[in-house]
Amino acid sequence: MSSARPEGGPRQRLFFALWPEAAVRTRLDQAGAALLGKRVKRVPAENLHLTLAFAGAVTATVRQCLQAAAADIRCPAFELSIGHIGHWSRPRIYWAGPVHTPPPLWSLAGMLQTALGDCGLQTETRPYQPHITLARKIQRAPDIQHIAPIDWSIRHFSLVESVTGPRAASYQLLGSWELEG
Ligand code: 2AM
Repeated sequence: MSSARPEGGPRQRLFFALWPEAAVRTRLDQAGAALLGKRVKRVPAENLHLTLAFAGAVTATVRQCLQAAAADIRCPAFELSIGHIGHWSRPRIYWAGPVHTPPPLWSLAGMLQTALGDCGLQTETRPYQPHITLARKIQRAPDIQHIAPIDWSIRHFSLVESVTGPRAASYQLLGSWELEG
């Protein structure tokens, strides 16, 4: 997309994500509680998700472009086994992730990066690292790297709006698209 003048008007902060259904969300939340204890402020259960591609603050035109591109994506459904625990010291994020990243997850994240570029957005240059943030502002690395795997069947992906509130971000699902099979 190119235009002589950048579009004005309100922007929405958007990203594509895998959004867990209730049973998986509960298990992720319980795993976070067991790992981090009650005194740590964790990501609220209803906010737990796995980001596929981050778009940032976009105009309505770009949002429509992203939605059209998402509708064109063909990718098989796949299974995730969330059993890995990690910590990044710079952003101080404590996360859970898949033990293995199945090929359809790489390709889905890749196709969505291509969609971002096709819609005129900057694409991510860092390698994709699938993760579910369990808590932020955590200094210490986890004592363990593995938990009993949480099985998660991936049948669709979603476009999500992040609204930054006074205390925490809240997320709104704007659309979901089915995977094949
Ligand atoms: P995080 O959980 O590792 O912070 C909504 O903000 C989602 O998009 C979060 O999952 C967040 O990842 C991710 N996100 C935020 N800013 C991002 C960026 N600049 N690049 C990639 N992902 C980002």
